[in-house]
Amino acid sequence: MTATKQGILLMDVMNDQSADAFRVRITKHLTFTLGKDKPHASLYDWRMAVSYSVRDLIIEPWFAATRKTYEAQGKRVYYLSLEFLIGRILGDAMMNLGLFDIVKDVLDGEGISLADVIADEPDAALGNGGLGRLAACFLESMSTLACPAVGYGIRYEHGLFRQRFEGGRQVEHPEDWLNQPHPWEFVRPEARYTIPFKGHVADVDGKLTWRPSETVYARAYDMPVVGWQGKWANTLRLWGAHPTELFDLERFNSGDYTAAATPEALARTLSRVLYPDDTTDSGKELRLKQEYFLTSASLQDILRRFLSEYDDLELLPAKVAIQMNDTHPALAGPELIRLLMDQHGLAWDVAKRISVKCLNYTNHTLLPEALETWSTWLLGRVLPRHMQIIERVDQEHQLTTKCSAELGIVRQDQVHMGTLAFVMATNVNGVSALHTQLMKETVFAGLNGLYPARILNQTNGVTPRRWLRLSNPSLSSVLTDTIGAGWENDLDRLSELGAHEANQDVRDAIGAAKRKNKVALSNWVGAQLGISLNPDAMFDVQIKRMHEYKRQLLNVFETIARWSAIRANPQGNWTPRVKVFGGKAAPGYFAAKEIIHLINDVAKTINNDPVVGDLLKVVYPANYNVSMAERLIPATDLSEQISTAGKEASGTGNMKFTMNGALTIGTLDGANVEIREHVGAKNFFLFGMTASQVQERYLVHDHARQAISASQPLQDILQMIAEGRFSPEDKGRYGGLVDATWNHDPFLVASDFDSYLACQADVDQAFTDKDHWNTLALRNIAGSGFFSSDRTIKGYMADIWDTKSLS
Ligand code: NBG
Repeated sequence: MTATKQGILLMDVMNDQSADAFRVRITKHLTFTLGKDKPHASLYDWRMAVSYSVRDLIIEPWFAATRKTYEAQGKRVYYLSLEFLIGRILGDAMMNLGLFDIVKDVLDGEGISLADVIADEPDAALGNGGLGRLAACFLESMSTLACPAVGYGIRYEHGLFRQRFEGGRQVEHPEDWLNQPHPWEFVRPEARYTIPFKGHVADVDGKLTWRPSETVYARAYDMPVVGWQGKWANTLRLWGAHPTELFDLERFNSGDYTAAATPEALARTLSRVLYPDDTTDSGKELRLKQEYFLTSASLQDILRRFLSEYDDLELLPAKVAIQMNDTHPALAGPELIRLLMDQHGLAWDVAKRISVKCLNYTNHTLLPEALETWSTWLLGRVLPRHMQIIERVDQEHQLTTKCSAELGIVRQDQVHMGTLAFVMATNVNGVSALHTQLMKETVFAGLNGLYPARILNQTNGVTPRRWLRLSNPSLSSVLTDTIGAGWENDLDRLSELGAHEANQDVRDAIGAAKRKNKVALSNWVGAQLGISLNPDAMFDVQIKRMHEYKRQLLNVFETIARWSAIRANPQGNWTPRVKVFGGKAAPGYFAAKEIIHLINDVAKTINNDPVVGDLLKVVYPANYNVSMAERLIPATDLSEQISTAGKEASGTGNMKFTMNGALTIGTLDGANVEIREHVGAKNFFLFGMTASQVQERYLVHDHARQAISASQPLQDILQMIAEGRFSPEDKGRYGGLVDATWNHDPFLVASDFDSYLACQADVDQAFTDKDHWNTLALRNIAGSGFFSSDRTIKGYMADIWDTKSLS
């Protein structure tokens, strides 16, 4: 039998998607893969058996996609990202393959709960926030759209830390998602590359040759990422670091076990954690090495794949589109030049021209402190050959554009990675209309002048499969009942909901779906935190990374104002609210950690105050992650998107909430602007200064003091915090925070406070009429179709990558 015949036969067996076939498959995996019989199988065993069984059904589309890709000889997309916040996989894969009901039936028959099986999966926290989640949504959309692509990232053993609260403070613990075997990955020992570091560059017969003094191996671990209805699967290839030298047997035999294990431990450090604390020099070096590790391994792999099909490197840009997700993989420019010159013998000009044609860069932030720089000292020491290449790229950039030194890549002994990425890319994109405009006007104004038309916009999106269909089955049924099936991969169809606005049954059904989700969330909060919630209260949610510019502080201040107003008039006509917070602060970010502490202190005070009772509760579950977002978003009435205008590049949580029928209270920032346009200004609670008003406000040197002096509620709040009302055991705890608000307030919390307070009163008012609220929710859902990541990916394919769908 030929290999192909054998494959086809095998696939026929594997493709049987009946319940019976699935029962057999699960039993087989339980028995032969896990070595357990049913009476002794634990929840873990069941989860693994179910995962392997579902995974089996992805293999065929995965192989088929690879086959079609090779046959089509088209262009492939390579998405390089230091973060992929993929979350749990099993439920998502079952949903995309249409297997939910079958698996549930099979497990019911065995007395096993599918929900428990799904919840047993660790949440792969290989990312920090929106940037990493965007990469995960993009992979899923690329598979849904049959766009041939590979995502490249790092297989962090521990990912982002696990957050716990101790006495209200954030404490970081290591995440151990890989403690158990990971059923979705395939180890590829044969796909292994050597990654060099340090050493020096020698001139060998006129040819510059890097003689590295350290090396590690990058080993590939592949995960299939299946798209809607299982028609296509792309690969997420994560690199794990392994030592090039095994452990030192001589030292081991002489009894020095620690020294013997050192090379292995050092190598593995590279793929141990996301965001090593880089306040120390060794932390910085580790982070730089991680960035190079990802970039070099991926580019070596891309070239190997290309050369297995073609032999003319001039063809590379026609076959390869590389996306640099932020500046983290910006070494791709110099690395591709290096590989093409030093390993494949191309001349400088050719190597550089080809590299630029293959590369594109997405910028995700305008905050100056978030734009990466490396000292020439560190970069030159870790990557001496790249330092030379960067200097030459810089020279040519400055010479050909005749720009001033301020627009150079290397300035004041720092390598500016944003500038490097910009200069080495064909397209540079922002992630919302406002952000792209501000890129052109501010941070990249100079470069935009030198390279006009290089900057373009691709407003972010999110996958409706995970963020609506999977996480909100109640609303999904209402949608299918109302507008018919098929909206999941054609989200613009949600606009058809608009025609049903006058239908009381539809409005009621939307309200009922929301209430069901709120009841479920209340039960979870009760069980997890021992706080009892009233599901008829307004659920007001702010979940995102903890950062001053996102202004969780503004929200806490409003919470305190509300509490104090209720106390002053407990019989008043209050709209009951539950304030939910979620998010982690970077371990070294003191100000953000203080805000976490304050939220927890305020929560403790309010939740234990018998005077307010059900009128106000504050909930802050620890360790916010993708799974928690899936639980919270469908149960949200009000979405808080309250960043200082001009600071949030896009936001993607804002889109998920809108799709799930939450209303937004927000500033004109990031994608909020476009959300408001799509859902209609009347259906959006707008407050605060615009980006240009913010710029003007910064010119007022005592803006905070002026704003506070003009606002009695704000003065009262600051007074209460300063007096230790929320920290009676340590009255001075927030002295610094209050002082900073009066005197610095870098994100204009004080200047926007009154406007926010007034807007929140409008929100209260709107919520008192449930039917009206449901109408607003309906309009938000109907207007959210634009925010599918399918639309975003189509934009990248057309404007940036020039690739075609192979469906
Ligand atoms: C984040 C922005 C968000 C944006 C995501 C995805 C970084 C550096 N940037 O506003 O803060 O939605 O990227 O584009 O994490």
